[in-house]
Amino acid sequence: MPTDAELADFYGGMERARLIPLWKVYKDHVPRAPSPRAVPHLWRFKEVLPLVRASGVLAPLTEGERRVLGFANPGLPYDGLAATTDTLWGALQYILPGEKARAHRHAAAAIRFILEGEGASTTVEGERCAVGPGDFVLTPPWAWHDHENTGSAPVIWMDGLDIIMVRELRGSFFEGAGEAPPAEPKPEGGSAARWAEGALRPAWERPRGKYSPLLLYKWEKTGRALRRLAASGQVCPYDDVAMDFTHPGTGGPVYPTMSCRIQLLRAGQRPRAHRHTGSAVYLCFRGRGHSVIEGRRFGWERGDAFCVPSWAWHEHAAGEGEAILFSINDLPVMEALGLYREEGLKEGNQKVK
Ligand code: GTQ
Ligand code: FE2
Repeated sequence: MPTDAELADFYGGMERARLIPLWKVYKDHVPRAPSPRAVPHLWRFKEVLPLVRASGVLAPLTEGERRVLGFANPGLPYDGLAATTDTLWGALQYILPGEKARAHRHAAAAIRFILEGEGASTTVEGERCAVGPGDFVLTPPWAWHDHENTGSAPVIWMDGLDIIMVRELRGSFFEGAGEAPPAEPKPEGGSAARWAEGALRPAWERPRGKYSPLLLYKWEKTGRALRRLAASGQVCPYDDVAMDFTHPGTGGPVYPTMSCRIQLLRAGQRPRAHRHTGSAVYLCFRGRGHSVIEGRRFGWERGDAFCVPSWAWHEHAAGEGEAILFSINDLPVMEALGLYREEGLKEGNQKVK
């Protein structure tokens, strides 16, 4: 048997030599199941909206790049490393009439889903995309983008970005206003003219790029697609009437890092619980309902946001009427890396603790 002194000497020597004994850290490095630091959490619009409005008065757009209130997960640090899940950033962005958020670009991919307000636009590499409630718009990696509100009411939209995983992977780059000229103006609606018809594509395009070439997914089409699918009775046992926004050239997710989903939860339905690797951030766009996440019930209504960490049991249901949820997730990463796993709950629904 080694003496305490021998052992102290040995472990001290290891530390000085910058060697780590795997037998002391194995469980941390190789958990038996995903161990997200993020926890399930709900941000109530009732509590968030007054702060969003206050930001319009107290945080001039000139002070920073964007007027954005990020959803800071209670399981993660509340500092420069704050995030919504272990990999994703969800936030509300607020732009007042007449304001413009200057152009910049970054390696991280972004999406916006408009909650309320008409008259806003995002210009991506010179292509202006006018957006209204329910519209979904992309600002792909390294594309110059600015935002503007030329309407008469404030605009609130949800931002979804992969900045957390991009930073963790040490892949982040950023360029701000003035570092390069923003792209030359392109025709408004150009990407939609080329790509929004889905089953047809321009003859000259090679549509296999990493990001969706379609920048703007209008609510009119999205809502219609949900209605048609609902009417056909073809639904997902876990997510009810759920559709993913696709890259029109590949049929895959809009980004290799992040996929986005719109789902209609029909009144009176009780979809089953499941869990899978990968995390998600949700925004209630219409109606009200609740989710059970890891046995905890979260009631939500329009404007509320919540997150589901990796491998957390979750199920969603509408309240009296139907409800519509928008969400972002990192499932493309899990799938591409061979890390995707999923299981359904045998009992169907969770017991609420
Ligand atoms: O609007 O360009 O929530 O660059 C985070 C980073 C929004 C944006 C965010 C961003 C933006
Ligand atoms: Fe940005």
